[in-house]
Amino acid sequence: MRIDIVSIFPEYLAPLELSLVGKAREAGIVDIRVHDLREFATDKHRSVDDTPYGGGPGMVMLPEPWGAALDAIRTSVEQPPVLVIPSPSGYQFDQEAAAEVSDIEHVVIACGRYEGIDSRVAEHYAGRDDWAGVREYSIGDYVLAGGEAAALAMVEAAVRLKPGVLGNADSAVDDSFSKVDGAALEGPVFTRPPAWRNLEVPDVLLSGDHARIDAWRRQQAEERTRARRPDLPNP
Ligand code: 6GU
Repeated sequence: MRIDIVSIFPEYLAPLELSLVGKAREAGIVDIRVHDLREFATDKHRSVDDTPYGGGPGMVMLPEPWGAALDAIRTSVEQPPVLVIPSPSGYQFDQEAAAEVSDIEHVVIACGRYEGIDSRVAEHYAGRDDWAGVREYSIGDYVLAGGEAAALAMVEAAVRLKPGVLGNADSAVDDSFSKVDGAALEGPVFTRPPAWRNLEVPDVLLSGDHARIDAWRRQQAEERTRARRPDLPNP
């Protein structure tokens, strides 16, 4: 899988060299390339934004640098990529979206700043048959200063689902939000020592009775889901 990320703050994406995603890159499972949008600015001031038509606060990112950057990436590959645009106005980026993105051969992520990217950029690339579609995604109901932190979250959520990335092949299956497990949150987890600061590990987990342990975990997960996320399915 290949992921190109375009940003005016390429250093923001440095954490993608670390941990699980960094290891997936070293293993050749994912090829991630970060690009500086400003290199595609056309005027002498390297401008990437301007005031919004119709008035209002903030600045909007210019379509020209985005067109130049995205066309350059497209020219460097044979097959049509999918364009992902992080946006607080996007479709919900949930576990299902993460699984869909993890199955795409080439994803280009366009990280906007300010009040977002001129809407004609999404419209243009959605209407081209040398691109495989445009998806605008939001990672949650709050507003970030730009798409970079959202891109980090989306890349990590997608890459960890690729075969060979997780140490334990089963670890993605019983995650919170995985459809396989009915979408309930995971319950509490414990390790050694059996007592810590006067707090004991629940006896059932030390019992060795796997039927009882499974039943207890299911009940804890359902209780937690009811309390914290009544909006989620909870079988
Ligand atoms: Cl994807 N971008 C920005 N700027 N803010 C957000 C977001 C994305 N998702 C939630 N808030």
